[in-house]
Order: sequence, then C-alpha cells, then structure tokens
Amino acid sequence: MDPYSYQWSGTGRVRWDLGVACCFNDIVSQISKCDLEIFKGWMDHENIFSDRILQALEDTIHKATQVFQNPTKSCLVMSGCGTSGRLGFYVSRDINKFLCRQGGLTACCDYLIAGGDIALLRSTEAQEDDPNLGRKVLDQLCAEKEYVLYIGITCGLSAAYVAGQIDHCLQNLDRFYPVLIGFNPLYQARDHQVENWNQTCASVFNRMQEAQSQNKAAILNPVIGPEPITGSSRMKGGTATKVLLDVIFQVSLHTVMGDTNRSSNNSSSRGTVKKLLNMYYKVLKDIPDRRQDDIAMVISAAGKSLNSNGHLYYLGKDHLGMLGLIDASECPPTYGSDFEDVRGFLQGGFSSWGNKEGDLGNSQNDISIEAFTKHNLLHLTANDTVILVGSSSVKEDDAELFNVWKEVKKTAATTVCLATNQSKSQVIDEGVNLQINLQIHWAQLEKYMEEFPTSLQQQIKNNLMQISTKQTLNMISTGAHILKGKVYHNYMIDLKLSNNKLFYRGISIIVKLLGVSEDKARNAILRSMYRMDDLTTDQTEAQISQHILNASNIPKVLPVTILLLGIKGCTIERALQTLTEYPAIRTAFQTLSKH
Ligand code: S6P
Repeated sequence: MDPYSYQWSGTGRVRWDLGVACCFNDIVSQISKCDLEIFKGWMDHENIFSDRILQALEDTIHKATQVFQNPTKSCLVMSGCGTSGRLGFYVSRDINKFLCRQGGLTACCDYLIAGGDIALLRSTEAQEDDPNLGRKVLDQLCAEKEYVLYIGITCGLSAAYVAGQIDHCLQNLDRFYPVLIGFNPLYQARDHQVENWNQTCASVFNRMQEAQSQNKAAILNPVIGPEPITGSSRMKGGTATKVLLDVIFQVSLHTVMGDTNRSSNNSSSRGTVKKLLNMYYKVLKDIPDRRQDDIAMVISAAGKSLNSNGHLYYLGKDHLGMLGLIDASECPPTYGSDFEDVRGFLQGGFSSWGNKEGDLGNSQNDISIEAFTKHNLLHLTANDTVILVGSSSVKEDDAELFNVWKEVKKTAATTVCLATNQSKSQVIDEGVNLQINLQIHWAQLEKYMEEFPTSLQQQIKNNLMQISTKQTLNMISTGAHILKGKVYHNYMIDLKLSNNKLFYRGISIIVKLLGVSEDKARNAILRSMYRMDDLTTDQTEAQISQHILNASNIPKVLPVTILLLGIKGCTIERALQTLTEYPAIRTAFQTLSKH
C-alpha cells in the first residue's frame, strides 16, 4: 500500500474539493475550518491539548529557558526545509530582536535551512534529501557551544535533512537536546530509503522515543489532520509550527523575565500554555469569520491577475512584510508558477530581512522596494494586484514604502491594503481598491494577557498579528492559484517534482487520480519529465536524485502525465500542444477526450 495515501500531514485524503469550490467565500471558510483542526485535533489521535504533547511543550519551554539564561555557552537552533526552515528563520530572527530590546538578555537563536539562505526566497528542495549535509551544517554551527537546544521541523516527518541532524543530536546527547516538530503520528514517519544513508526518517525519529523517555529529547507531534490542499504543508502545518514555536518562546521568556517560580511549577506553566493556545485559536477563527467577504474579494482579484498573466505583488516592511516574501517563495514549488508571478518586496531589502549570508545579490533576487520601483512599478497594468501588507504600520516617515505606494495607486493595478491594526494612516488607505482589516479584538483577549509583563504582551500581540497575516496571505495565494486551475480536487496538479518526497507525491497523485499502478504512473511521469515517448534504459534505471537533477525544472510534468495516461494513444507532442492551447488541465482533458 502506498504510505502516502494515509499520511495526515504533508499528504492526505481528498476532503473538500477546493478545486471546484463554488465561490471565493467557500475557499476562505474551508481553509479556516481546516486551520482550526490545529486545536481540535484529528480523529482519535493525540492533539495539541493531549497530555503527552503538553508535557513535551513544557519540557521544551524549560530547555529554552535554560538557554536564554545562559546565552554565552548555549544556543537554540531551529532547522527545517522549505516553509519549515523559513518559519524557523522567521521566528529566530523575531526572538533575537526581542531579546536585544530587553536589558540583560542576549540574542542566542539561530536557524538552518536546507539549501542555505537562498532557500529562504527560492525553493531548493533537492537539499531536503541530504541527511549528511544536515548533520554537517549543524555540527559546524554549534562547534563552539556547550549546550544546544535543537528544534527540527518537518511537518510530514519526512525530511532526511532534519533526520540527519536529529541523528547527530542523538549521538551527542551530552551537548544536544533535540526537539522534533511534526504533525503525523510517529508510525507514519517517512520510511523510504534515503540515498547514501543507512537509515530512514522513521528509524531516526523512532529512536527519539527512547531519548524522550529519559528526558533527553521531546517529540512535539500533535496530529492536526490533512492539509486543505494535499501536501501543502506551508498552510496548516506552517501555521501550527508557528503556533508551537511562539508558545515555546512566549512562556520561556515569561519565565526568564522575572517569574522564576514558573519554570519549576508545571501546572502553572501548563495553564499559561493553554491560555496562549486559546488566544491563537480565537484569532485564527475570528478573523476569517469576520473578514470572509473581504478576503474573498481579494482572492478574486488576485486570481484574475494570475489568470491574465499578471502578477500578485506584496509590499511591506519588518516582520509583517516578511510574511509576504515567505508566502511568495512557496508558490513556484507548490503550483509550478513562475518566480515572478507572486513576489514580495521589503523596505530595507536584505538588511531588513536579516539573514546570515546578507545580500543575496543579483537583480533577480533583489527584494528591496527600490528593485520593485526600478523593475516592476513602471510595468504595472490592470492585470496586476498589489497588496500592502501590514499597511497600518506604514507611516509617512517610511519614505520609501510610502512613496512607492502613492505611485502604485496611480497605476491601473488593483491595490489592496491589508491592515493589522486600527489604521492610523488615512493617507495610506485612501484611494485603494480593496481592504482587509485584520484588526484583532484585543478586549476579548485581555483576560489571557494580564499575567504577562507589558513588553511581552506586545510581543504576543505582534505574534498574533503575524499568524493572522500568514493565514490571510496563504488564503489569497492559494485561492488565486485555485482560480488559475492549479488545483484539481484537492491536489496540486502542477507541483514541481524537485525532491524525493515530491517525486513520490507525484506518483501518488497520478495513482489516485487515474487509478493506475505505481509502476505505470512512474513510467509516465518519467516520459513527461524527459519529454520522451520511449525512455532509454539509463533513464528508467537512474536514481531519483538523477531524475531530479536532469528534469526537475521541466514545466507541467503532472498535467502532461495525466494526458499521456488518461487519453488513449496520447503522445508527448500532442499533450504539450493541447496544454499550450488549454492551460487548465480540466479543459485540456475534456478537449482531448472529445477527439
Ligand atoms: C510545502 C512547502 C515545502 C515544505 C518542505 C518541508 O507547502 O512548499 O517547501 O515546507 O518540503 O516539508 P516538511 O514536511 O519537512 O516540513
């Protein structure tokens, strides 16, 4: 049996047909319902409020507290691939900034992402398959440290890069305390053979159980149910990751900032954890409920833009603006879209982005507002949608962003203000086409907030605004791609097969959609990847990493495969011709079926 057919996170079952959601409001409400499973759990599995998970959270909080109290000899590393790595980076940067603002605390968080800093902006999934690389970079990063709290994030419990690092921690438990964050039961961890390694993700993650029983590791894997779009762990999995990381740091910082009893008093720390989780639940429920129509209108506008070969641009600053760039970076691997289709720009460019490797250089990767002004502003047309993320925090003294926004409003593009606070700047909002007000009802959260010192309250508020912004941006970009025909039932029908996991996911999608055997699906996928009606022996016998190296940039691999298998006698040439004429797979399929 194909293991992917019953995994909850990363892949999953068809539960709603988002591909034919009848109106944009449906997309918002279905994604929102799905997100709430982070808190409600899935079937009888352990959920975020289960004792074992709360215990693992408390253990992690306790270790984080120790690191914050002893930052010279210890450090905290968050690591992952794709969205999981980006969120680790995002949170580590946020916490470091917070620590630097507090007197007497020192920045001590770090991050690792498979593929290095460029992967924060562009997908480089092949590195996700490399456990040896994972181990090496972790070892180098922590060489000087006596004690390391390592948090490895892999939503589907499927990244060999993370497994390699956890394996390293397990072999050095005197220095490392490993925490695994993921959203499948352990028995569903990926057990596929990993090239150049004698272990699998499953074998390593299972070894963690023993370390956990000796209080030397923690496994944080509440089961949260399938993603709204199969395999799109950037969505619910990403949101759950951020909720867990935020809560870990909010409670440990609370302890470090004065309430010394808390770290030894488990019941009160558990109470705080539950309060915080409830706040996240309320925000993730309340905003889509209240703003469903507004978000739906923006989805419609963004979808029209992508459908007419226009663009979806996010402009912003600071932490909220960064979420636009993270959301944009996920679109090419998820939907096979072009890097330019959905792009984010940040006031201050790389210096504000705050990555370790600094300016990532060439004009194609430039994320500054200046680059947007130079290359994109002049070409804006009615086919483009431009969203000012976190618009209420943009003031007249943010000259760069403020001025470019004035210019954007003069163009024919659809302009959207996405505000997280009562908008203070009328100048920003005036004359825009659409608005989404993500203002949180703070009064309803007061009773949860009171126990925290004022500076931490502000941090929690920021984190809640971030989660709501992330959710809204995910809804917009996902909805826009649904409208572009990139989702069929709840499958991403044009994902890039750019690593081992995605190669197998491609096979699994074809098997499920067309009811063919795995071998048949694999063969047709290879024909599509190599654009050959007849494969050579070298091609059929090559390792998966070789297929990825040779052909992962080939566009429309799955749409072509569907036509090859679904239409009798269809050749590569015919499939490609049809898809050029009818880019949406539904229409292409129907057209070929008629002939
Ligand atoms: C998924 C996203 C991917 C994943 C990455 C890591 O929507 O596009 O980049 O984040 O593959 O997955 P995981 O399961 O290890 O967190």
